[in-house]
Amino acid sequence: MIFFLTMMMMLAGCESSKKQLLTTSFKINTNWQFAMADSGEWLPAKVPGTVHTDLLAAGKIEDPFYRLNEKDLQWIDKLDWEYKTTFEITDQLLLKDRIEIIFHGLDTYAEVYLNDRKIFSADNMFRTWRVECRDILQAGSNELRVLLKSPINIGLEKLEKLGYQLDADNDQSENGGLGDKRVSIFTRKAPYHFGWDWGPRLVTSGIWRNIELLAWDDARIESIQLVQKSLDDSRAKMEALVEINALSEQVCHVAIQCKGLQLASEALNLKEGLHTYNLKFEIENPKLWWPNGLGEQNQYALDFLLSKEDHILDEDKIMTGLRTIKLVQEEDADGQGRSFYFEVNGRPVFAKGANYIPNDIFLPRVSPEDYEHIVKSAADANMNMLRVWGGGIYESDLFYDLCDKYGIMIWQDFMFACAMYPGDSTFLDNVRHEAIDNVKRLRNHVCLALWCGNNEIEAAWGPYDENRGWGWKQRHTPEQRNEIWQAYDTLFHKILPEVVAAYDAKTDYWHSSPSAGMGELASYDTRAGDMHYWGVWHGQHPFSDFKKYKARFMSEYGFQSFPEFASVQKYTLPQDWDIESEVMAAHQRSGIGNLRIRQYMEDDYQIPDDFEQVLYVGQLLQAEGIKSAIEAHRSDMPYCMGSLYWQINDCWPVASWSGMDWYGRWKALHYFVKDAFKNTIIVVDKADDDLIFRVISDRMEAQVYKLQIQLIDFDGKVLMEKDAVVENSGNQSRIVYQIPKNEMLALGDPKAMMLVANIESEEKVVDRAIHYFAKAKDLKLPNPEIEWSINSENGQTKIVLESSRLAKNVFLINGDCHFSDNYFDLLPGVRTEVFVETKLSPKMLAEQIRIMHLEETMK
Ligand code: BMA
Repeated sequence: MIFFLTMMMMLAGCESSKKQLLTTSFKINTNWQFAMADSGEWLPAKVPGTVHTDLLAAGKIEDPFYRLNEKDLQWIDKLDWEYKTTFEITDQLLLKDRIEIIFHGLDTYAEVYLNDRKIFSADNMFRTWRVECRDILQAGSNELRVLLKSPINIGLEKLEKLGYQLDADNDQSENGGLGDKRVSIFTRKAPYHFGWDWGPRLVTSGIWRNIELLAWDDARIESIQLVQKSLDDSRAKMEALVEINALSEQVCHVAIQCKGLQLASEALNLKEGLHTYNLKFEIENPKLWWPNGLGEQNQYALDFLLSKEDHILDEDKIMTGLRTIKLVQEEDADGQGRSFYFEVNGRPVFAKGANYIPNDIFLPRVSPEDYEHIVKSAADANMNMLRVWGGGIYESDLFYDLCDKYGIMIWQDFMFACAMYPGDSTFLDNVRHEAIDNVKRLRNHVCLALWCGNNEIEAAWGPYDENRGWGWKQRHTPEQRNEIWQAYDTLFHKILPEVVAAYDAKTDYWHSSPSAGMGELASYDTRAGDMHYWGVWHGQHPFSDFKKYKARFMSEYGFQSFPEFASVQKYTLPQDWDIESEVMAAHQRSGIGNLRIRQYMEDDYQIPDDFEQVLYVGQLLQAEGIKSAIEAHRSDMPYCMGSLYWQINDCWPVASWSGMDWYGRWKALHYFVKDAFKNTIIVVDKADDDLIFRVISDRMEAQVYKLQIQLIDFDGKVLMEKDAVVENSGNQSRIVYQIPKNEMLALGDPKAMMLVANIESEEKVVDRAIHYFAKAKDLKLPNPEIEWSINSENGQTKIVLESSRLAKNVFLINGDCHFSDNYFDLLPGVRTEVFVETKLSPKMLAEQIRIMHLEETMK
């Protein structure tokens, strides 16, 4: 067997090294210039890029994120812009059978000219545009010119033609100087560019993804779809559906290799044109891919080679993994509801994660490091799923590569959110192409768990009950209502599911988030489908209501906070350092935002006078609230099988629901989430007269834990101790212990004591929960004297902290460091180590670091 494998490897190795690859490609991303259309004033430009960032680089505008600058930049989207470059072509290249130019992303209405001949028009930011242009190219210098027309002006024309306004509540048309004319829905462009309740209105234009020139002979691989036919411990049976474009009937050869090992090798009689060829192959002793926390993220790098005689015509590389992911919706035994959970490799998995928005309003400047930071931060916080929300973009390939690598399953919305869309045939056809492009691009990613039609449109329209929805249908005449619903029905119940079924049948499709299923109600008391619960925040419900509103899968809920002071300083001046200042208000896009934060803060905390402390307490408020929600959802397992809070990231510096700010800094929330999403947690909860202790575990196996409970006062005096041996059978939420509250309340001052519960396994603390008996604002917190030192061991910097009295919510402050833990309660007498990622020496860090804790902020 070993001999056979070696031979195969050698064979495979020879094949690719000996032959020459005939397909050539290069990027046309350099030497670009841009100008306001017809101005003739050309300036250097970046491709991929946007008009706004090019204007910024040329010194023509101020930083759009600084103070109130956004307001002064609304003229940019009302104009047309031109881009041009020249590039060289050799005589030799012109000998190729085909030469195509591929635009991987044009934002958005574009007319493209090559050597003064128009080669195509584009009208969808999410599509890939590809044109054959050999006959127009010439040896030597060639000019490419792109005219980008104002999406606002074209939107206004389309609005006039339609004759009535389609609903689009998040479109900040007023900020754009358009009054109530909301034009975002007409253009297939990232909806959030037109403003959102956490985003600025900066409607970009630009060549936002790579331009590639591709030259080839005879035949090429257009796309590959991997299908996992069966999978057991000994082998995975696979099929590759290889779409090949052949210029004539011919005999070619296709091989599939993995790490030099030949998995398939077949001669094919290619027919002329675009056809799909089916190749079977097997992977022996398959190693499965698992979501983060449940196992390894094994992947296979497959190499597809299309060859003819002595040449390799084309080569395609795919990174993929072996697994099954299914969305399971089964009737409950009592017939009262339906499950909604993801089953991975046959095992029900509780989805832990967040909603994800684009990382910047100016997309091309999101760097590979930024992408790695966000996805790694999700994994570090023990998440296993992100929902790519429908008001943004179908993300870059790199983003999904990273999700594959870090074990983050992707719930992928199609890009439609909180609005009703046109239903004319041009629009629908455009969307069909967009969907095909993106489904084909993303379908082989092992992280892809679900395609979802849209964000909140079904809930907003309320199609199945006259009294449901956000009042949109009532704004229209019966004819308009009918027309709008027809468009919805065609888009989300026909076109998109058809595309998914045709191009990625292995992945489930869910038509809208939230929904209880078609024909039923999308409502807050859902017993089926997924749910967005906004009672807390929008509905002003108390945080404790996170326990009341039960869902099968909670795909949105959230609470806002401000970025930390180090971040706020970057976009403000000292005179802005007041929550109500004009600048802080402009960086808060939810109308009720600051008021809501204040209302909830008053309930739980003493509101500090100091601005920096308000930001800090605001972050604690958010973190505690969302942590309580996660604990409630996980406690409800297996009834509830998912908890994705709104939102992990930001697209500019702003007060928002995010757990990380635009600068990439973790808010208190992200640290709290890291704890709350651990595989095994202990949750202390109030229930009538008792405190109940629950062990929740996502582990596969049963596990016995030692539970240790201590009631201690803030000076560290132990008032009560209990321990017990408890068990969790794996993938389970289970009450393991309870204590009458009165028993504890009799032992000390409820405002000056806390209960600490640890679960241990194999002598290691698996999790620790701290329960207080009064609201933070009422606690009699002592003034702690925190002793701390910084040292470095094996290149690893750490801070060691200790205090004889409780120091609540210790915040280590240094904007340029990342801490392994922060905002934590330093328990009396418990030595605590925090690791620091920093470029600073221990000495410099010691000089620069500041420490804040809750007691300091109280009167
Ligand atoms: C949800 C999201 C977003 C919005 C958020 C906060 O509805 O889908 O549209 O930003 O709530 O309001």
